[in-house]
This record gives sequence, structure tokens and C-alpha cells, in this order.
Amino acid sequence: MERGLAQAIEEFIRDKAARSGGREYSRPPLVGFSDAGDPMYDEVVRIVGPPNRHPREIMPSARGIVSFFVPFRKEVVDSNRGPGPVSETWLSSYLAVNEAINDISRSLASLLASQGLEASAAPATHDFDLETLKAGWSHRSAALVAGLGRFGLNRMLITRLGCAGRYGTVFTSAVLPRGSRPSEEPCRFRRDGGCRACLKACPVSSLGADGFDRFKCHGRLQANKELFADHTPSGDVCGKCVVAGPCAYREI
Ligand code: B12
Repeated sequence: MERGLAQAIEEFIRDKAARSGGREYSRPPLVGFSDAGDPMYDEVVRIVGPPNRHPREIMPSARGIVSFFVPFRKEVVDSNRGPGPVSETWLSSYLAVNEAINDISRSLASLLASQGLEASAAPATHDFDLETLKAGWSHRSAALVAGLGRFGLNRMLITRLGCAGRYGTVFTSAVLPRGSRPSEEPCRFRRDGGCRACLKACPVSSLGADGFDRFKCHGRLQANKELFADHTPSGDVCGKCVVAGPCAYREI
């Protein structure tokens, strides 16, 4: 029963993504599930700190949490490599894939609700507090709990398809089967110290081996927004740390 629902959810997400406006920029999504009662969620709330909330504070009846990752195509990754300004393709993929994630999440939540389950969708982004630059919900922490990947030096969650891409989350009252967590370390720096491509690529040196200055990074994103002032809608993007290393893009 659980397995059947999990499979139906995965097919729904992949099908919806294949028909979305984001398909021009992305590859088929990875889908994973976690349990709202997983003790790792207590750890996430502790590590991220306020305003981050436990899934059951967001939806008290939450049991199964659906996480999905929409990986970018190689052309999108390549377009943003190198020391120049952020590419227009990176901006367009950000806008189109955010819209696709919001559409997929809302329609999945409606589908589950039509089957008598409780469900609710988290927004793709821009749900963060400007004082702390943290959101009430962390998509990539949920994807970590679901076993979709592991964190790299660039702070991205690196999946088996790379880290260049975007995440979505849907909370449900259904019980869903959690997949196994990867044991392989996907970040070369964490493996043997042999790669620092993301640190070198950050135009404002916001990334360090033992920390990240999210305010410096945010400043750069705001400056980049000005760069695209005549692009409607615009967006605060950079992604140089995402595309720099071998962890950006992988094929299975
Ligand atoms: C606020 C925010 C920002 C802020 C702060 C970013 C930050 N790193 O804290 C600013 C505006 C600077 C920013 C910048 C960017 N962002 Co942003 N941002 C968000 C947002 C809205 C909330 C993230 C948040 O609350 N951060 C607070 C930190 C502390 O939490 P966290 O980063 O989510 O997760 C941390 C913990 O889980 C912890 N952790 C590490 N190890 C472990 C181990 C265990 C066991 C546990 C429990 C936890 C844990 O470290 C994680 C990484 O910092 C999310 C969307 C969302 N709601 O999730 C997108 C999001 C994180 N951003 C994203 C992206 C792509 C970017 C940019 C590349 C910009 C761009 N699109 O071009 C840069 C990259 C900066 C970077 N290197 O992290 C993507 C990341 C996708 C990915 N592949 O991982 C997200 C998930 C949006 C999405 N829908 O996909 N962002």
C-alpha cells in the first residue's frame, strides 16, 4: 500500500516535471521520502536554529514527507562556469524551475487531499527571514533525511545526479517508505581534501572550509539582481559555487 502510493507520487512528480516550463532546463527529478518522526528532524531544528521549524510544527498531522530534486541540464551548468558574471541561462533556469517546483508541489498536495489525505506544499524559495537569512523550512535538510544526498563544502546537498538543481517538499499524513542514505562521500574536499573549486569560485569569498557568510552571499545576489534589472521577472542568483566543481553535474 505504502509502496504503491510512493510509486504513484514519484511518477506524478516526474510526469509533471516533464510537462513543466522548467523541462527546457532540467532532467528528470529524484524523489525521496522521510518520516516526520525521524530524530534527524530534531537535529535539523537544533543545527539550523530559529526560525527553522520541525515538520510537525508546520503540519501537525505530518507523517510522510516527500522531497524532490530537479537537476539542471549540463548546458545550464556549463553556461555559468568561469569567473564572468552569472549567466542569463542560470537566471532563466532558476525562474522556470522554481515555478515548476511550486506547481508540482501544489498539485501533488491537491491530489493527495482528493484521496482523503492531509497534505501541504512548501514554497520553492523566498520564504526566508531577512534578519537571519534562514527559512522556516529547509528543503535540503529534508532531502538529507530522505537520503537524497550529502552536504558538500559548497553547502549544497550533492545527489547522485550532482548538486546543480533545485529542491521541493510536500508534507503528507500518509506513511511513506524512507530510502537508504548514501554511504559514499560525494564531496572531494570531504573525501581527501583534493578539491576547493567552490571556495575559489565564490566572487565574494563568502565560503570557507569551516564556515559560510550568508550575508556576504546575499549581498552578491542582490547586486546580480541589479544586473538583470530589465529582465522581468528578475531573480537573485549567482551559483558560481554550485557549478565550479565535479560535484555539480553527474549522470547515473
Ligand atoms: C535563505 C536561503 C538562502 C540564503 C542563505 C543560504 C544558506 N546557505 O544558508 C542566501 C540568500 C544567501 C542563499 C543563497 C543561495 N541559494 Co538559497 N535558499 C535559501 C532558502 C530560502 C532557505 C535556506 C535556509 O534556511 N538556510 C539556513 C541554513 C542554515 O540551512 P540550510 O542551508 O537549508 O541547511 C543546512 C543544515 O541542514 C546544515 N547541515 C549540514 N550538515 C548537516 C548534517 C545534519 C545531520 C543536519 C541535520 C544538518 C546539517 O547545513 C546545511 C547547509 O548550510 C532555501 C529554500 C528552502 N526553504 O530550503 C534556498 C536554497 C538553499 N538556495 C538554493 C540555492 C541554489 C542558492 C544559491 C546557489 C543562489 C542561486 N540560486 O543562484 C546560493 C548558494 C549559497 C550557498 N552556498 O549555500 C537552493 C539549494 C539547492 C541545492 N542544490 O542544495 C535552495 C534549497 C532552494 C531550492 N528550492 O532548491 N539562499
